Amino acid sequence: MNKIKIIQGDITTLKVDAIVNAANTTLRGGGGVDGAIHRAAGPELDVACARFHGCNTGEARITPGFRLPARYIIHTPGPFWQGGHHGEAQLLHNSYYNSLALAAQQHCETVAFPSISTGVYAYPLDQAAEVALTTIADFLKNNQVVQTVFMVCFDPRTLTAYQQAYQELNR
Ligand code: AR6
Repeated sequence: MNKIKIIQGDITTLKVDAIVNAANTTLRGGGGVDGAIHRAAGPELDVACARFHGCNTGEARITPGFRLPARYIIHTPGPFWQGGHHGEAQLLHNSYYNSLALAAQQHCETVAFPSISTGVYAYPLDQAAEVALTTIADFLKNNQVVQTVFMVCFDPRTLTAYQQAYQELNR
């Protein structure tokens, strides 16, 4: 039985098969969770990321976890919020879906996501939570490799939003 677990914490500390990074299209690091992951993984991560020569919004790339407890890091640039009429929901769906597909391809059973696009990229939290959880739940229904997906919320407001969206989804 595969499952979604919503937790509060720092994604860089998790010992899972893969953590996902809310990156930008350069894949060369930044602020927020991206900065935290690059600092914790060490400089080898930037060397590995440079080889991709960037990544389009909604696509995903995978590297080793280097100094992290996680085996892999999956990097995906989520959409920047521009009011909701620029394909943001589809692009956010793509980020979650393509990250999970890459995780399954690499035989990852446990995957952890941060709340993609809801920090610097200003995607409204409630709407982002709905897209995230719907995409993850649909993926898990149709996939036998990934067993557990952790939604890692950094702050209490994010945690509450994902818990509420999860309840709505299971009504
Ligand atoms: N563990 C889990 N979640 C975290 C952590 C952490 N260690 N640190 C921050 N968060 P953001 P975005 C949360 O801004 O909106 C970067 O500069 C944070 O509180 O990291 O997709 C990239 O390079 C928020 O809930 O990502 C891009 O340029 C969530 O992670 C841009 O920001 C996402 O916030 C991407 O913006």
